[in-house]
Amino acid sequence: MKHIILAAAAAVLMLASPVSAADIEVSGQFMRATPMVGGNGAAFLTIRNHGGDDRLVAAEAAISKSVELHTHVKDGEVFRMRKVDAIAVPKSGTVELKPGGDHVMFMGLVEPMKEGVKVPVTLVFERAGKIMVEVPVLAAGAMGAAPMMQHGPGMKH
Ligand SMILES: [Cu+2]
Repeated sequence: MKHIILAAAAAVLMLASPVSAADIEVSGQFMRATPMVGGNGAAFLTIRNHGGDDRLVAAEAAISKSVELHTHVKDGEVFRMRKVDAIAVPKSGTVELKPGGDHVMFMGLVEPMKEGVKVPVTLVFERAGKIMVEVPVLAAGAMGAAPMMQHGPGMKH
């Protein structure tokens, strides 16, 4: 009897809150400063999945007319961006959205993205549900938010 009650309680908890969202860990998120309204912006981040297979299926933000998931594909000698329906986040895996690869694309910015601002972005996972992250806007050519990426003058790469 006790087991049944516990199971029922667990089921209610699962309905009440997106329990599986705890399996998804987002880090190193950043966006590059984009001065132009009407232009496009991109966000990069690392997703660690401590749970089962999942997929990033959408992203939402108020800063642009639409938000798409993009990847880069080689077209002859150049890499072009292409919209994708989802980005796979495999079981116990890590997925890096980085410059030159997968990214979250903000199409038609409604305000300029200024360095130092933090943008709330909601990531929508097929199984884990919605996860909100604050994405800091870095300098226009920034490659990452990690301290090791910020080389001082004279430092060797
Ligand atoms: Cu793109």
